[in-house]
Amino acid sequence: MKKALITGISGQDGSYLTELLLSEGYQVHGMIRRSSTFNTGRIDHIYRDPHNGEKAKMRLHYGDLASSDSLQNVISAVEPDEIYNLAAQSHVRVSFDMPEYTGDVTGLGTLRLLEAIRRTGGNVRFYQASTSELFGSASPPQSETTPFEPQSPYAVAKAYAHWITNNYRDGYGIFASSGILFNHESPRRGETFVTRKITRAVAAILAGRQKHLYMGNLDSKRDWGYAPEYVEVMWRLLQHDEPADLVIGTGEAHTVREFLEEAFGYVGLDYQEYVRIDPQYFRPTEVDYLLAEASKARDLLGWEPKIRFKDLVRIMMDADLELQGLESPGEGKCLLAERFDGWHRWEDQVVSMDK
Ligand code: NAP
Ligand code: F7E
Repeated sequence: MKKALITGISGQDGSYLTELLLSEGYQVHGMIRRSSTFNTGRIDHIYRDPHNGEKAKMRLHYGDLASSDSLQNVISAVEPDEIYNLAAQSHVRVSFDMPEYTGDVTGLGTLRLLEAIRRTGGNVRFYQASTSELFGSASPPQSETTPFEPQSPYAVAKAYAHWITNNYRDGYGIFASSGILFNHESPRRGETFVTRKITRAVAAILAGRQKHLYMGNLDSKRDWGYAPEYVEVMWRLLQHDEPADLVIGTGEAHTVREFLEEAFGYVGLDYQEYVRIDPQYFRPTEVDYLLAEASKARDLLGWEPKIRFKDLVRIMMDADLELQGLESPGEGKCLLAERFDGWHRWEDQVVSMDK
């Protein structure tokens, strides 16, 4: 049985990747931070098989990308076959408020992990969560050959992480691959990223619990995809014969304004009546236009995204409406989304972990 270690298991991508790896028969180990309140809301449903109550093949370990010894300890204890480095201070706006911390965790944290792998000397495959933010102000569309022009402390930290991953691959022969992922969203998306902020607000407005939605720059364009499809690429990238760096996106970009129109329009509302602009949500430097040219992923892994913009908005809207106790105005559950519910099939093949 293969063992995977996921840093950032409690995040959006970590939770979907855990479900996928369990469905593929892996034993999954995740690193979580100690916090004063529970921070495992996205993975709590995975602890036990709902059918027989048995423990899932998932185990959590305390650790932090800021602490080398914790990384060394977790890797020595788990002896993973694959490591997915998804942990990061991942919010671009927050990185301007906490540039040093972001550099330490998102940038140097990756170095600490690679050093722990090098010292442990195991034959492990390593995935680094790189990002379209690396391209920053580079003209769209962006591919693996587009030069990096990072525009935030977050993006600069990720640039360091990306290059140090390449350096450890070249210098020490570590099987290390980076997925350069464009924005990907889901009902599990953090509440302060723009898509989720919008879908939550629309549902709350409809439920009469919120009056206005305060936003920043509505003109930036993003290539938004569906997170469950993107974690599948992470896994497939590590199953490939050779390590590689790969751009992942849909090849379709929309403005934040278009997302607002689509989300409010879905429930029959006009966004202009509810949205207010608040300067606090603008960034000192903005990334105007991200659009993926992901043909290498198609050629190398046969990967094609299936969920497109309107379906994505619908999936997220339906989930947030349900959280508010409201009915979806659509025609039932999006058929494409049902495909990913299949991942819960791991629940049918759960085996108790013996440690
Ligand atoms: P997310 O929801 O913000 O999750 C981040 C994870 O990192 C959480 O589990 C968080 O733990 C953990 N973390 C934060 N600081 C840490 C630290 N010092 N030590 C250990 N763990 C720490 O992010 P995501 O959307 O799932 O994204 C996953 C990765 O892909 C991130 O590296 C992100 O930068 C990158 N990425 C994301 C996108 C996207 O559109 N989602 C696109 C490209 C790249 P807590 O739960 O305790 O906070
Ligand atoms: O902003 C604009 C904002 O915070 C998208 C992270 O996962 O994807 C994400 O970074 C756009 C920006 O994501 C608000 O100015 C307007 O232009 O949802 P976001 P991001 O900055 O693109 C990349 C690929 C990552 O790697 C990151 O980890 O929306 N915007 N008004 C706003 N954004 C936010 N958050 N809140 C607003 O009120």
